[in-house]
Amino acid sequence: MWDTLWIDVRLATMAEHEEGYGIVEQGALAIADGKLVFAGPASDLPGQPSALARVVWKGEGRWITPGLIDCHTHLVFGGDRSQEFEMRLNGASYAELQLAGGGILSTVRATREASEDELVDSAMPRLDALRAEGVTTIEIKSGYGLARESELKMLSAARRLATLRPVTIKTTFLGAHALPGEFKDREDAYIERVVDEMMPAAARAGLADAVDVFCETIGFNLANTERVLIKARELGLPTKIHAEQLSDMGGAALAARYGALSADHLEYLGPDGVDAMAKAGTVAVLLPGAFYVLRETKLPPLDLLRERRVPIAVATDANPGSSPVLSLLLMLSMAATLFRLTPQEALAGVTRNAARALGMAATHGTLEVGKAADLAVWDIERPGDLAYWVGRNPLYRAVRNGDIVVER
Ligand code: DI6
Ligand code: FE
Repeated sequence: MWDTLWIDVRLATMAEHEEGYGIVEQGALAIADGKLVFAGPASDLPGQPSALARVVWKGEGRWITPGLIDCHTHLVFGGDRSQEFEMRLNGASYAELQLAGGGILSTVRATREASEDELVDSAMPRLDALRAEGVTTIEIKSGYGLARESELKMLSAARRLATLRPVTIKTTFLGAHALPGEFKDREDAYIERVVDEMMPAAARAGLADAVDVFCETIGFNLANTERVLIKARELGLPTKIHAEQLSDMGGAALAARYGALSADHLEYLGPDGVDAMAKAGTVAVLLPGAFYVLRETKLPPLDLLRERRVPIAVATDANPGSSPVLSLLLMLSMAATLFRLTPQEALAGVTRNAARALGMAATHGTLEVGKAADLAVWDIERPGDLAYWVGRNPLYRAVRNGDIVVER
């Protein structure tokens, strides 16, 4: 007997080998022990529904997609930056604020001051906002501590969130996010601290599932980015990179050569970077929220990414500075409208390809037998509707590891 069987549903499996959304119109989906044991046409079911599962749900024609995955967030942080938001709207640039000791560094001050409990408490409503739209897996980065204790505190807060809410959380150590004040003009010395002390400590404590680095004029140069990538490899941690957000420094190509899971932002990515990513299978994570909030005008090289078949993911980049965004559905809309992804590419970007960007492709991101029973059930007419209305949440139920975790 299966635990749960959904009938009278339409599936968008998002499976790689299927065409487009992987649509099954008269579908059925079954769950046992938290995993998918059936996902296909109801006519292929091996018997009468009531004989197959303890609980049978009638979906009344609703659509089921994989649970959504937000593969790039900075959800844990202290304080907020609403004042800087206003300053930027009054003319100051993001880079100027950062160079004047604001920007990321003002969040660093507030994060260092916050207790781990405070970080957990302030992140919780943000996490719940994402979950309410069907997000069942989320990545959370450190990078506002920029010292050993405070970076570990952030990662530990992120891990705790996963014990307090039914959600899968992947943590990423981003010690190389910005140069803290005490290392001003001493970038090399800070990176030494990151690779010799902070990253090994995070790895030893089992608090980091991956390592990220901000390669940028206002972040870290290419040589130091490489030191971070080398150390991560030594420690056996997968890597990601913030690259080509404000300029083309060659960070994405470098990270791809190190086998990075993903390179993120990428507005300024050039053909060499695309080639290197294609060769390595590195996922391009597009972040339309930061593009929108910073009023960027340069689009990521979408045609080239498509042509070279680089897998494309989409995420919120939820953070208090460049992307105060807590709606992954809004990112679907913006990915389509601003970045010109098709709605189908956008949905693949928050399911199959987002799983890949987190190294979870074998277990998450599609509706396929054997994978985790993470799903979102929607009141929509067709899957493309998820990128259509802005400000309407059509989620009906979210299921994680077979359990209903959101009911609306
Ligand atoms: N790029 C981003 O979009 C975030 N970090 C980064 O390197 C912004 C972080 C912030 O402004 O607080
Ligand atoms: Fe980011």
